[in-house]
Formats: sequence, structure tokens, C-alpha cells
Amino acid sequence: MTNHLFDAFRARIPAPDRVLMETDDGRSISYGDMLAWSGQFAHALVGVGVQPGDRVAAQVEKTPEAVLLYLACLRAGAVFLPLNTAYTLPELDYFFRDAEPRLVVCDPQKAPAVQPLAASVGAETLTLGRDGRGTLADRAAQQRTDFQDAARGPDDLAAILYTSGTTGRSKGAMLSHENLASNARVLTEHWRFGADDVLIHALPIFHTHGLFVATNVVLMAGARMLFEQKFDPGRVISLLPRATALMGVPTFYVRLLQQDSLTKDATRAMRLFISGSAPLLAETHNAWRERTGHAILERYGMTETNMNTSNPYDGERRAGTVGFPLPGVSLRIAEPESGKPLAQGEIGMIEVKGPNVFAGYWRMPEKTKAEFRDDGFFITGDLGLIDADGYVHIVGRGKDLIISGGYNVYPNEIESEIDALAGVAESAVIGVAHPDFGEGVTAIVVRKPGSAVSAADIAGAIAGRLAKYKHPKQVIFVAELPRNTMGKVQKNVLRDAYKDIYAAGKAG
Ligand code: MLC
Ligand code: AMP
Repeated sequence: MTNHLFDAFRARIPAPDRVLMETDDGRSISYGDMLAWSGQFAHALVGVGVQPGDRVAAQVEKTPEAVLLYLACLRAGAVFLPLNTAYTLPELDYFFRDAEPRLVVCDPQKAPAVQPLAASVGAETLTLGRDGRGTLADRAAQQRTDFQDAARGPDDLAAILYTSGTTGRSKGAMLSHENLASNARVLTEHWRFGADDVLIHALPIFHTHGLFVATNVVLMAGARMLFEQKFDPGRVISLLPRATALMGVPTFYVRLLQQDSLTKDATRAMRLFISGSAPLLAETHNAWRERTGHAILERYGMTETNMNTSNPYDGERRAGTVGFPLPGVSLRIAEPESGKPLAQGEIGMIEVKGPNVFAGYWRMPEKTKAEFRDDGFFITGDLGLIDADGYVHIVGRGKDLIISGGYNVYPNEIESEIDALAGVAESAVIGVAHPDFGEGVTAIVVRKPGSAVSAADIAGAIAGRLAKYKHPKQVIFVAELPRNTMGKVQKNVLRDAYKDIYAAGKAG
């Protein structure tokens, strides 16, 4: 029997005693440990009734055990559903109702609050803590290490990752074994990862970047990762002499550049710095090259598509561009409304097709249909152009999305919460250039006549309802919102009016 993705990882294991992960608290986990322990975790999943196709939702801290849980899901044929640790209970409740998991794994401290939500959709709850301990780990420890992997083909689901919706509800992007396997294989080859590579892994593992780009590439290469629970610039610099590669969001590079200890000498052992998830400013790219002698390799992807483009390994890594379509990925620029392909150099909608592109949104056939063209191209919502040398440039977003420190924030979700307050007439949430997070979530609010609703009232109302990274960094009160002749709020006018509020040195 074959298990499409896990077999691919298994085939790349260099030797059982080779190290897969070294943690910041001094643990070392070998490939042999990974095989044995993921087998134990898989037995534990089956033991609570998880069957192939069942969803396993996990809101857990970053630990080696969390990676074992992901691998155990693959091996048991379950669909892994990782959730941002910042999500609040109302957010979790939505995901549980929508995905109907068989099992929910959460932090022991959160279990009393999470368990009733899980039970309401018929899910079992097990725990896994920051120290890698909990009821899931306890059960796993009692299991056999050999596990007969469930048969899973290329089109079977491996994971569901939720992306916030432009309007209304979050959508679960369904990713198949082949979506993940094909992308990991292509990236491993394109970026020349091999068994001697050591990746500094400081990203969270509940989104595409940290889980599928970083972890899957390491597994596909039989490489090693220095597995950091959290991004700490000083620590990352201290690890550079022992590593060969780093993957990060632009905020990582901005913060690393603030460290005096970032020097050419400190990066001498490194062969590759990769950035993605949000635009890397040309200014950051240039400062990095000047300081370290390395050109950051920028790539472009999204939850629904995995990675679409990458700057070249050999050849010019062009600042402000995301490089070329990856092997096997077709990319075109089309007129947003009609989908008519545009000529080279023209700005339009970026559309992609390939084995990397997801299988659709979970239980949303209409939404899925609306985001694909008839010939199978996925409409990314990103606006771009292809220059004369073939480099793809992202020039904006058709979708109303803010990216803060690599996390996506949809204004609609925050506006709904603010507008629900008694003293608020209306609001517009925008992204404003921010020196650290790239964009800062900013709320522009109109009070109802006579209302004295304050920024603190708004913060208080959102706390506990929305994940912290979605909270406005500033709230600005205005008499009215600018509108066009159609009555639509002109967010571009607002973005322009407030473009300097986070300029270096200012509050926020
Ligand atoms: C934390 N905070 C954020 C934030 N991260 N606010 C806005 N945006 C963010 N990204 C909040 C904290 O809750 C805290 O609030 C305050 O900001 C300062 O926290 P911090 O200590 O400075 O933040 P830190 O924990 O260091 O986190 C920053 C970060 C992190 C950049 C390291 O956000 C991060 O790891 N980002 C990576 C996201 C990622 O992996 N994206 C990939 C998505 S996949 P307070 O009020 O308590 O002070 C994808 C596809 C693709 O996009 O192409 O890859
Ligand atoms: P997510 O839905 O979290 O996967 O975020 C995907 C979005 O992040 C894409 O649609 C882009 O808007 C953005 N993105 C990812 N990588 C880059 C990049 N290198 N440059 C600009 N935007 C990017």
C-alpha cells in the first residue's frame, strides 16, 4: 500500500541516526525517532477513532511533537487542520463547526474552554503542550512504533488550511497529497536542498510557509532543521554559523538588519536566504546584500497554491520581483473581469495552474467555481505583470487584503466587529505602510452623533473575539468616510491620507 506524501518523505531519509530536528532547548530528534514516534502518534489517533478522511484540528505550540502529529495524520490518512495559536474561542468555534473534525488537539491550559466547543461537533479532545507533553503524547508513548500507513493516493486530502474570506466566512483550502508532494519536490530541487543542509526554522508551523515550504522541503531533502519555538533575531544570528539556509517573512529580515551582530562574517556558512509571504522591499533586499554579501531569494505563493514563483538560484535575484514560474506551474496575467490574457508588460490578475494548485474550498463548491476560470486557472487575487526578462512583479492586490508581518488580515472581519458597537456609525479598516510589519492594520471610524466611543472601547470589544495580530495598531476617528460617486468607500484615499502614521519614530 502506498501513502503518497509520506512515502516520498520516507524515501529521502538519509540514515536513521541522522538528525532531523534540533530544538532551542537542546533536544535532538533523529530521522529514526521521527519514524518511530510518528508511528506511535498515528496509533494514538486511530485509538481515538480517527479514520482516513477524518479531520484532525490542532491548535498547538510549535514543538517537535506538533510535527509528529502532522506526520501521524498523513500516515493515518487523516486530514491535518492546523490553527493559528492566536485564534480566539469564537474563531475556533467557527472552524470546528465548518470542518467537523473527529479530533481536536489543543494546549492543556486551553482544554477546559476548547473541549466543550469540540464536543458540540462530536469531536474528541486531546492535549499537547509547549513542553511536548499532554494526553496525546501520553497515549502515544504507550503505542507500538511500527505502523501500517493508510493507503493514500495523489488526490486524497492531506490538509485543510483556512484562509480569511474577502467577504463573510473563512474558507478551508483543501490540499491534496500531490499538491504538497509536487511543490516540496520542486522547491527542493530549485533551491538545491540536500541532506547536508541545515535550515533555521523560526516560522510558525500552522501556515503554509512554516509547515509546507520549510518543513516539507527539509523532509524531502533528508536535511536538518534548527527548530526554534519563536523568531528571536539575536538567536537566529547566533545560529547562522551552524546553518546553511534561512526562510523568513520580510519582518524577519527587517529585524535582523537592526542587529549590529549581523555581518558578512556571521553569514559566511550560509548559502541561501529566502523571503516570502509578503512583499520584501527593494530597500531591505539592498541593505541585506550590502551588509552580508547575500542576495535574498524572494518567492511568491499562497495557501491555495503553495509556491508559484521563485527568483533563480543561479542568476540574478531581482529585488522587487518574485522571479519566474516554478517548473510545472503555468502563470499568466489576465484582465481581471473577463480573464482575457494580457500582453507582456501589462498589469492584470495573476492566474496560475499546476499540480500545486489546491482541490477547492471545503464544502463551498460555488466559491470554488467562482475562483477558477473555465480552463482551470486559479484567480489569485494578486495583481501583477511580467517584465521583458520574464520576471513576475506583484504590483498590488485585487483583493481587499492586509498582510501584517506575513499574516493575512481581511478588513471585513474587523469592520464587522467595530460596526457592531453601539456608538459606531461605520468604519473602514486599511493597511498602512509599517516599518516592522510591512503593513499596519488601521481602523478609520465614524461615530454616531452624540457618541463618545473611544479607541479603548474598540480595543476592548475586539479583545477575545479576534486574534491579536488582527487588532488595529491605531484607531482614527473621522467625521465621514470618503466615497466615490457609486457610494463605495475610497480606501485608496484613506491609505494615502494616513500613509505616514507609522513612519519610523512615530507611535504604533
Ligand atoms: C505579532 N503581533 C503582530 C504580529 N505578530 N501584530 C501584527 N502582525 C503580526 N504579524 C502582535 C503581538 O500579538 C504583540 O501584541 C505585538 O504584535 C508585538 O509582538 P512581537 O513580539 O513583536 O511579535 P512576534 O511574536 O515577534 O511576531 C512577529 C513575527 C510573527 C513577524 C515573528 O508575526 C511571525 O512569525 N510571522 C510569520 C507569519 C507567517 O508565518 N506567515 C506565513 C503565512 S503563509 P501585544 O499587543 O501583545 O504587544 C503565506 C503563504 C506564503 O503567506 O507565500 O508563504
Ligand atoms: P496566504 O493566503 O496567507 O497564503 O497569503 C498569500 C498572499 O500573500 C498572496 O496572495 C500574496 O498577496 C502574498 N504574498 C506571498 N508571497 C509574496 C511575495 N513574495 N510578495 C508579495 N506578496 C506575497
